[in-house]
Amino acid sequence: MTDKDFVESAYKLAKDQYAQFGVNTDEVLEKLKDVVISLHCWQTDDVGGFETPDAELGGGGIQVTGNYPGKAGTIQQMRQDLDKVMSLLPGKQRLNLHAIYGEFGGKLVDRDEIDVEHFQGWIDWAKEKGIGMDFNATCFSHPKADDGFTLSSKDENIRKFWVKHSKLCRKITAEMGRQLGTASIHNLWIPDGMKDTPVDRYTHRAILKKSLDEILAEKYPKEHLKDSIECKLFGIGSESMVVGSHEFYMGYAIKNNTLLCLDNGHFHPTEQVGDKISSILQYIDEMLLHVTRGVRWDSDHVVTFNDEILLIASEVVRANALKRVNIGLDYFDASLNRIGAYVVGTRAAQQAFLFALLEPAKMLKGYEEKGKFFERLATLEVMKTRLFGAVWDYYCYINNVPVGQDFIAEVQMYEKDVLLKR
Ligand code: RNT
Ligand code: ZN
Repeated sequence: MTDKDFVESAYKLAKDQYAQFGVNTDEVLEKLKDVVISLHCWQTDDVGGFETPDAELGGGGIQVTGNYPGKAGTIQQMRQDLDKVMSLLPGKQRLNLHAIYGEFGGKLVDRDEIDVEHFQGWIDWAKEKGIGMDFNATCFSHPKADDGFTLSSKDENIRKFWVKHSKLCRKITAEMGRQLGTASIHNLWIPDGMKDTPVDRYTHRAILKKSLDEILAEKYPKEHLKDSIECKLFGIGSESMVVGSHEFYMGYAIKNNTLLCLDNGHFHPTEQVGDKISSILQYIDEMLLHVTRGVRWDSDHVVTFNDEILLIASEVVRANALKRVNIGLDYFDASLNRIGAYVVGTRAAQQAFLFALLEPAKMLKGYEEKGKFFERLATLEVMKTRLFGAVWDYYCYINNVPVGQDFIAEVQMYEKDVLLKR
């Protein structure tokens, strides 16, 4: 167990060390409180959902690998897992729900029939915890998505079905935002695309544009609902074309004043989402991030505290855009303890924002403006070895959550007492 005195004295040293760079760690920790991460419910059960008892992720170019025991099989288990996860995380979170996670009471409620009533239990749950919620249409894992097209389908029946689903999802999201008193984001991602070279990209994109116009036609108060759209480069089975590409959605978002979601697994591996933020924010009021870790492809590995996440967080902070950038997670790894994966990934994202907030911004900008590039580089390097861990530990400590490695034992205990008994 981590010793209280140790945490406090290490923090004191860290505080003095950062002060040498003009950074006040107490103020930074105050700011970090406002960095709210939206927890992606689908990490609890590998994107299965509760439409049918044995639902599994199907279609849509996303994949979960692994069969680690203990996955949530009911909404009660999911809530129990989320409670555990939140008890191990400092700061506040939100819950990001997919439409397949409704309370359908054992009946098959098709996607064009869902309504607020199926999510009222979740809204009440969030109300009780005092947290916000976000929501997503589920346009995959469904027979009507099997041929690879949903909102951009040339089959009018299929297209209409998904338009209806998406409209209902916006209605549900707006109601969540209304009841919870904090705007809920509805994020739309569709799998549409082709494995081999298409010859009619134009029409599919024109159809998608038309579908989005229909879906967004109904206006809701901004304090209840924020609309977001998510692009992708390629998926399994959609290697040659994804209809909803970056250019497509960026254009749509600018023209129609929606949020744009950037998932850092959805670009060429050498592209940096961190670099895109300052461009997008010139034209778009608000963004959503899907923080993930792609390994060679959009593999959705558990987020770690790596350079990619650091650049993303730093660019948000440097652009003074914490209020304009909403942070969600998007990974699902079924090969290790899912609760542990949740905690590691969320903590890594939080750490990235802490690291970014601890940057001596004034000093670095001064160097840059004077052309002192050695000094800029050297300072950035020195910051990597400051007593960052002591500040992070202290943040956990004042939030009454496990410090340092202590969450590992908690996860192990939960596995033994709860997960392995499922
Ligand atoms: C898929 C997208 C999308 C999904 C979730 C489950 O590539 O990233 O956001 O992962 O909606
Ligand atoms: Zn995503």
